[in-house]
Amino acid sequence: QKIRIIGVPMDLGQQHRGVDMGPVAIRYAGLSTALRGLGYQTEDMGNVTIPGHYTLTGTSYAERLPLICKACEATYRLAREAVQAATTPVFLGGDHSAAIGSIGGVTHDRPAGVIWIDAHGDFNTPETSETCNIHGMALAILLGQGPPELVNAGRPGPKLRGDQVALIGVRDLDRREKQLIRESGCTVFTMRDIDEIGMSGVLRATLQALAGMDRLHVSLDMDSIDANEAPGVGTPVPGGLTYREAQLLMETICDTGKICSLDIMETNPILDISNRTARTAVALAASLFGKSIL
Ligand code: DIR
Ligand code: MN
Ligand code: MN
Ligand code: MN
Repeated sequence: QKIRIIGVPMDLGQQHRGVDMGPVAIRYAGLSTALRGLGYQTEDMGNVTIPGHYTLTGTSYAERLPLICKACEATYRLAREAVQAATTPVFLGGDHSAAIGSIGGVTHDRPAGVIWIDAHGDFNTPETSETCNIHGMALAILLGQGPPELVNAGRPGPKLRGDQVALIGVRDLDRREKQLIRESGCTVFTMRDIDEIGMSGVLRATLQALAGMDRLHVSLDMDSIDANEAPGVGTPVPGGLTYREAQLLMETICDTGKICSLDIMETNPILDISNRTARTAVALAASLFGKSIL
């Protein structure tokens, strides 16, 4: 089996500098080596070209929208080609707005269930957002809500239905985002659910909710993980997944044998401590692709 690595150094979906260096940080932390050690062939396609923050004249949403659109369309094409070439694409972000392209592209020919692992819901629209940051709208856009240019990126219309999506690790939703997410039909497991029924219980329910899907895409926002293990993210929220909870999550999803693709998003080495976040990301990717303890 071949894994195709695709860097998406997107930094336009939020305001922090440095998340464009996420792909290089994760490569440096040894992603390819770890995957080859598990018996995969790896192929690194380099990075999608993104016009960086430094090209912007200001912070406006209107200026960013067409640039993000173009970058997501380029990511979409690479995602689609990776699936057509019978490889498993791994997208290295970059901020989470890149998932509009990656998930759009991997679902071009066939649907996939999506496990969205995030402290946030990423379910804002321009009307509900308190920041106007598009990384906080990515999932809503994939379900067809928000700016039409992005909803229609790659191919016209929504890329996912609510019943194809499970969120895990949620602990910070904006006031009006809550309403949208409740109406979305997505299955949502908050940190409270993990506290109450444990990660194994949450995973049983997640896999049950997505049982009808024969392919699964994992979209991992590194801010889902507790800052002890993943300090290098733009919007840390206290009380995240422990290292073992995150590992169990990956190991259990691996056991389904349905993984078709992975996003590793929001790693920001500028805000990090000794590249710890990227090293955590590599350890989690290894577990998703079959590394087991015994
Ligand atoms: C916030 C933060 N809900 C927003 N979202 C983040 O800007 O919409 N998502 N950081 O990853
Ligand atoms: Mn996110
Ligand atoms: Mn997040
Ligand atoms: Mn984000």
